[in-house]
Amino acid sequence: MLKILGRATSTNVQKVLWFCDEAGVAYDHDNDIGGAFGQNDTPEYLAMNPNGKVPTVIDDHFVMWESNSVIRYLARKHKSALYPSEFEARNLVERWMDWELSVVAPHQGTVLVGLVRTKPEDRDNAKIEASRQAWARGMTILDGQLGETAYVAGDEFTLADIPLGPIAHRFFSLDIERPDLPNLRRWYEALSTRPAFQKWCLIEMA
Ligand SMILES: N[C@@H](CCC(=O)N[C@@H](CS)C(=O)NCC(=O)O)C(=O)O
Repeated sequence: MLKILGRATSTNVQKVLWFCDEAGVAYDHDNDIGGAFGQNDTPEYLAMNPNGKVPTVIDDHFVMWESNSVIRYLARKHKSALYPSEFEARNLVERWMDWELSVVAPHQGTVLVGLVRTKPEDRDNAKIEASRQAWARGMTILDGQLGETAYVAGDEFTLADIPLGPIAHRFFSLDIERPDLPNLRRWYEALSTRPAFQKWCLIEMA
């Protein structure tokens, strides 16, 4: 059976768990790896994933890391309709997944670590504020897209929504200044009706 290694408080682990539940893929989940649990710096773990990050996902003999790449693999393997095969539709899905990792994930990470995992006296407030602004600019771009389409890559829920959903949850849950983004809010509320998103992503940040 598929093995998913990594604490469920990580948005990158959440993506894999959420996708598997949406697509009906069975898995074993070892939550006690990463963050306060540690275990991701052992020689055994680093032999599987030299980054020492979560998630690591094992499909029989095949070891994977990079969460977006993992969910694309699983979607193809299980012939999920969430990953369209038509060229242009697939490009839109992949574009937003790449955009999530390259444009918004690093900034949301800086804000989360700064505000949730760092004592007030140890915070680099200028760095947190610069990332908050960059993150808000990214979410404003996404709000523009969601003013055109119901979901991120079109009018249907697809794989493109999965990496961005947990990031939107943090954006709306952290005590930060935010621009008014009604399309983003409407989409986030639509995601919040999905049981697998509720289970894995609408959780307290840690
Ligand atoms: N691009 C990687 C990023 C993985 C990553 O940075 N994971 C973080 C958690 S979100 C991590 O492992 N942090 C160290 C830890 O949890 O101990 C992916 O998408 O899988």
